[in-house]
Amino acid sequence: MTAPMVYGPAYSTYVRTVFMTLQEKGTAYKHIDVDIMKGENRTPDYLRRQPFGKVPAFEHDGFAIYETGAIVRYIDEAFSGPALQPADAKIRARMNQAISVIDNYAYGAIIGHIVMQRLIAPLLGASPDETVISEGLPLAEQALTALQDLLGTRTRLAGDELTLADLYLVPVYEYFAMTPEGTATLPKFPAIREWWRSLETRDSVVSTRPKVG
Ligand SMILES: N[C@@H](CCC(=O)N[C@@H](CS)C(=O)NCC(=O)O)C(=O)O
Repeated sequence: MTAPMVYGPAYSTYVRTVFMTLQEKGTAYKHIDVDIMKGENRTPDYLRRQPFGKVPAFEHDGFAIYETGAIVRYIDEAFSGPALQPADAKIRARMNQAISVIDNYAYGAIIGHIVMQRLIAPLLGASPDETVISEGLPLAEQALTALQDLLGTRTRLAGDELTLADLYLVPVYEYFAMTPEGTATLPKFPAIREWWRSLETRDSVVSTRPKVG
């Protein structure tokens, strides 16, 4: 068996989720950088791996796959190490629900509207668009409310063990916490902050932390 290969930049939230999944399984991997800020995700070579030009893409033993949800479930099932998907059907459904909430609501609001404007635009020499940020804030709060409801009194999004859902939220949370909007908003979500405190020093979280700026 050869080491799996992850394509994408280490600063991407979805790439980080794949890195953390591999690390939680104890699987060594190779990272092939594809810098989306330099347009490297739009080359013909990369588009053959991921026709939508998104990161990450993944390959293992000649098996190439894209879409983070498919990649991380494959990793969990193909490699030994602790299971990252609950065996119980109801808890597993909760995990998948949390992942869908992050994919479809939290990512767009927090990363698409707020982080892209507040952190990434200045790195590219642009000014943040305050309208886009203020439109994103209520959507971010709505998504965080849903995720906090899923947490309840636990410190994991689905059941009591770490699952793929937690690994989806870590990168999104951490970028949001770097923005003034995150600093102002997150205290309204004490259960999510407790969830974060229980994870922030975990090896896979620390070793994949992006350097911004
Ligand atoms: N549905 C994709 C979404 C991946 C995604 O949105 N990745 C972002 C970076 S975190 C990206 O590739 N952005 C580059 C672009 O849209 O051009 C997945 O689950 O893998």
